Amino acid sequence: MYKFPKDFLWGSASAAYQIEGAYNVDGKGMSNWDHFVRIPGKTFKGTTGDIAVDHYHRYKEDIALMAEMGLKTYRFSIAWTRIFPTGNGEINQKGIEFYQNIIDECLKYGIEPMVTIFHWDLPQALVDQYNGFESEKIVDDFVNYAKTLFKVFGKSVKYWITLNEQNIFTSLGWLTAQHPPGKFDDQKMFYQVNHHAFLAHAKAVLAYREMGFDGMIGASFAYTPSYALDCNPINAMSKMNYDDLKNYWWLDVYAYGEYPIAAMKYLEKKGVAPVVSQEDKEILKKAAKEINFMGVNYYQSCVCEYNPLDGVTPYGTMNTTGKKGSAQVTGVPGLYKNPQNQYLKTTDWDWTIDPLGLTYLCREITSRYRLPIIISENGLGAFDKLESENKIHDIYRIEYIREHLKALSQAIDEGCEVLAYCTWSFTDLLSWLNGYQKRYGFVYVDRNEETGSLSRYKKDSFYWYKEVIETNGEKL
Ligand code: GCO
Repeated sequence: MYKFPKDFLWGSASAAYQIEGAYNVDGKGMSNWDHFVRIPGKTFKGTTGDIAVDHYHRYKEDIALMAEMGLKTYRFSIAWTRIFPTGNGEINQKGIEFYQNIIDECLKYGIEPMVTIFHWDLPQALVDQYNGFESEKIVDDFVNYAKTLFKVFGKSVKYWITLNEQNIFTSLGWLTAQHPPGKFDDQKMFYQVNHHAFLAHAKAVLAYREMGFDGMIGASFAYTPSYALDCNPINAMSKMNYDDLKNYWWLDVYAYGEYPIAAMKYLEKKGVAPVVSQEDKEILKKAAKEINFMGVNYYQSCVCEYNPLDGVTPYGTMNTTGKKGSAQVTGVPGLYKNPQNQYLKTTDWDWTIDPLGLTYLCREITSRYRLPIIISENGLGAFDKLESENKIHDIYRIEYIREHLKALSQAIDEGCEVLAYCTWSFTDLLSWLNGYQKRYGFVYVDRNEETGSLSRYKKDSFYWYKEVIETNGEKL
């Protein structure tokens, strides 16, 4: 028997650009992603989110399916460009209407809306004007946008996520060139961009409180917990280096309002540390006291091993094809490298499958930060097959989620306060770097180019998760 709290929020998640489509409808402005996908060679087979899974027009059908499943919460993001087509200025009422409809539709079925304010689709106008997050100007525009959402939706939405995976959109945007703005190894800018993002998050959190709201607010971080390769102290040090630079750099700022000391020293020596004013420090600290949870997107863990100065570099090949074994070992020379974990299996995209890693990270957050946890994403990207009678037998996904839920219930049993668990994702959707072939949903979306039907079909995992929710996780 597995135990979950009585009012546990069983959920599922999505992001605007990955599901909505309707990229130029009802006054929506162009986002950095609308631009990026049009640059030849940037995305897998040139896929775009122009249509995505057309949630914009099918949201009623999708939310009815969520209700049928019994979801307690639905995490979705708002496209900034629907609210402010050019990032600021006049509000686009059609955009407000669309999200009001989504929220109302959720509430009608008793589904708690959980809103992500920024899930990577930035108004292109702000990129054209001042390079988006590269300029501190982003902070005011982001806060203005966030305050507008609080003002309009603040009464009906109780759960807010400021930024989704700040570590990922900045790494892929300024280090590996895989996301917009497509810059490679611009470390100085990477840390400055992150600092601006932290300030945007922090000031939005403070604004939420100043406006008198007492709901739940925090950020969602893509957390890859780490293990030392073995008890060789040099590998244990590598793990510490990794955590400081790749995990605590974000988690500590959200939770404490302070950057990790050793990592800051290291970046200062390299001449790439961000410029942080005294006022910034105070804002970050003040906001850290106001967050209500740590949002975690969990997909995999990693191993840390000593990496000599002439060792592997951070920018090896990533597997974006689904051909197992095509990813390379990467790391930071002198600090750490991340070899495969020999005890664990991987997905087709070489992501390590590690349910116990979820228990591990919950324990770590609990003891390091004493914060409640929202698992804002967890799930399996796979090649699903539509069988006869429109059935999809995704037993591998059931297995994956089941094992992770067992691990989560262990964390709860060991004293962690976990408020919600959202699978990634509810329907199939656009995987930013892998097109539509990497599927995550409980609901299959037929994107057959000839029929173009976009029909929805429930996978086996749909029925399974429905039962999990019905029994509040007792039956996994
Ligand atoms: C993918 C990724 C994404 C992310 C999500 C991050 O394959 O593109 O898994 O879907 O998980 O957008 O928040």
